[in-house]
Amino acid sequence: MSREGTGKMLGAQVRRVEDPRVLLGKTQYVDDLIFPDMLAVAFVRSPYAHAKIANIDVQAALAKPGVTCVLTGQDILETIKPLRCNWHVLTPDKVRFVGDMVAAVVAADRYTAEDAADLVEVDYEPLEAVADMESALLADAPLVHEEWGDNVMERLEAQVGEVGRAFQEADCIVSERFVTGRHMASPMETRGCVAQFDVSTEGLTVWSSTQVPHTLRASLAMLLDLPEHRIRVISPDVGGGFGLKAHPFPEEVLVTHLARTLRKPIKWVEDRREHLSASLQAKHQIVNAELALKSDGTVLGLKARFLSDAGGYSSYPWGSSFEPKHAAGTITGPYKIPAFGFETCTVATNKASIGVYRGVGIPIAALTMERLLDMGAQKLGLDPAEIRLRNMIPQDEHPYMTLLGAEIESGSHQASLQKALDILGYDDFRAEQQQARENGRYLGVGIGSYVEGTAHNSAVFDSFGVKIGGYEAATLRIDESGKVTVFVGTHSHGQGHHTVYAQLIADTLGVALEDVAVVQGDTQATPRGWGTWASRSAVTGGGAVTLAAQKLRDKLLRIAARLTEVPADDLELAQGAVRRKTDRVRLLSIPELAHRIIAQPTGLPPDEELGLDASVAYEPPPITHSNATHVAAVEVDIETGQVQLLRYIVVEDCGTIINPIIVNGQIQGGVAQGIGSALYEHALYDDTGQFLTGTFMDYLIPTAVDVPQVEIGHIETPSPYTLNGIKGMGEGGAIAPPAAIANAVADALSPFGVRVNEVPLTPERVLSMLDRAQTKAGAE
Ligand code: MCN
Ligand code: SMO
Repeated sequence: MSREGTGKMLGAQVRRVEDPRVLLGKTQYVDDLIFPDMLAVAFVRSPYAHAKIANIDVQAALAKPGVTCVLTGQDILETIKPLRCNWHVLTPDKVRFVGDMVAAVVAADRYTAEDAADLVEVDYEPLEAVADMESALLADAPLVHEEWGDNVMERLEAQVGEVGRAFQEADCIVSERFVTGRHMASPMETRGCVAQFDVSTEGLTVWSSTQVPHTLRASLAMLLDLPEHRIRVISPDVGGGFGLKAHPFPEEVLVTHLARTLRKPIKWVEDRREHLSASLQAKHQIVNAELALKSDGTVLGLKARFLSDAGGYSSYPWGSSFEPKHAAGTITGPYKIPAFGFETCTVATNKASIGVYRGVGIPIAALTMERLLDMGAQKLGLDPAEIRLRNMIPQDEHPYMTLLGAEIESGSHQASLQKALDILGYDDFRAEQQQARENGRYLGVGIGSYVEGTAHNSAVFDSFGVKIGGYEAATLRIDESGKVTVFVGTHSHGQGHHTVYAQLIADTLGVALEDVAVVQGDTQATPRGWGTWASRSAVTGGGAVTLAAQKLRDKLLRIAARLTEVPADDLELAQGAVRRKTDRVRLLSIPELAHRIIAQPTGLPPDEELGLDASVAYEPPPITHSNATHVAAVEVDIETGQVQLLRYIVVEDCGTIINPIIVNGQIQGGVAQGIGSALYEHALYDDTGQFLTGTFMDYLIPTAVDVPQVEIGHIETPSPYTLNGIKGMGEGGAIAPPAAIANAVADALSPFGVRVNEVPLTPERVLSMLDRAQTKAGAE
């Protein structure tokens, strides 16, 4: 099981210890919680994209047997603070998207609550809606928030390096307008929470399907004006989050408020239609970008304008402008770019709001950069691989300071690209492509490389203007039977943290994997942590866990030295015992030693603290960068517009790998979502802001048959700054598929001169791209 028989768990092919529970259904999700007297809530949501609320009549709903109460925005205006200015938990005066919450209905069960919600009579005065991000910028556009005077949520502009000169001196300039789809998180488990009031302590327990239990607790305390210690948030088993559940939600605030006022347990579990229409959406941007190149393919400069469709409100705590800002901040990727000018503009529209989603901004950044490079290569007659190799940061130029001031500490950009092409058999594929073309079949290959900034530290969030900590803390406890429990503030909702944290502890303390328990997702039990997102848990949570284990290891060895009269430096912990290093003789088992320290604390070193608990907080280095290259091989059917994935290759470098099985699983899952962005997923609205994709029949996510087995290669370039050289990678899989697949489709259709600049590349869109190319060719 361990790597090369060394006994080390770091890097070993350890099967996930959480899998048997999950596969056998021995799990507990929010919806599995059932309490006596529990009431259900259903929300009245707006059918209009934009309307004034003239009146709400709740009498008929209240009269229905089984209904406990109905709340409207006006009822709670004074008691519950808004999540952000203007984003009330129930909108008091006007609705800003289809699904905006107008009232909450509490009843004995969900059926009654839903039926009663239909009886709430809302008198809407429809307003003209704005559903398109470019129209939202026009002078006469309807205003989503009148008091702003326009629809601009945030604008940012910056220039680094001599952008003007780069474009003057360029031999070749390529430019394009790129558009991405409006993506949904679509976790298997939708959002949901249960809140319970405890009469004896006047405290509240909130079970929520959240990635951020501590942040949710702090938000509930702030918005409901409660002392934080009276709220306990428990995040039980969570069936996926993908960034969506890193946000505290108005529904959670309302459910907690209702439990407090009604003194009864209250449950809300989102249905799929609510999820698709009224949770947060993601990624919808238009990028106008230009790349200046020398004739040998060297990039001289880049200009990009990012326009992001934020929907009705700015989400909390990241803010909806985080998406375009992160795209701008990451677009240079693995390339040396001497001049960069950008503008970001985030606009409000009458749609559901934008939140963070796996990869936040980087997928569109990579799509833009990688398409422009291919366009440049084509114009200059260079091979797409060659133009990349010429511009990538060479291995010996790390640490490399990017234009925007991030230090890419180490990486393997060229090597990853080369290895991915080797796995494909690049030259053979080109020959096959040529032959296929002669037979009227259109094959293409596309590359997408990127750098993923992970595990940002507190100073970085401060510089982003977000009040979020980047550190993590772990408490490690050895009990008197010698078993280990670790309490962490991160939250595994599919990532397998139990396994990897246990691996790190097993290596440090010399205990078996099965002797380590991991406790997470309970604010009452775990140290204040920031949850799981931004691919931060391996580096940050893993760092805190390792430091806490090292602290206890040193203590065990000091005490063992006293008891055995062998110097601590000559002792080690391995295979469940204290051993003499020289001859590996077992002197004391860990259970014996633990029992001695806890239950018989006499004769120990006098200055040693009692007990076997250690708490350590760890602040990681600013940003840890992993890198990868994706290569997609496709066939496009020019009659139907269907894109078929023939091969999908990922070569990634996340520094030292803790668990290759988990890393491969993360890549496979991420790529599936990225394929969704590239080919299928788009939350669609009509011109009036009416929502059109409220079911999985309309909003297509890739199924098992659409996702090939990803061929994965690894390179391990350790970070010089993190513990064990680990870098994060959890989002990576989802980042490059739009870039690699769009490039592959453009390559396949290159005989037609097709402009490939929008995703998802649905059959309909591919056909119209072909049509446009043919019309243009005909006109010329
Ligand atoms: N890992 C490793 N060696 C490394 C790096 C990571 O073995 N060098 C392991 C980690 O220990 C962890 C996993 O790989 O078990 C992912 O690690 P990391 O990159 O630290 O990311 P996080 O654990 O913090 O997870 C967050 C990341 C994000 S931001 C999204 S979005 C996402 C993702 O994880 N959402 C997911 N993967 C998901 N997987 C599932 N099943 N469900 C989600 O909602
Ligand atoms: S979008 Mo991931 O939870 O950072």
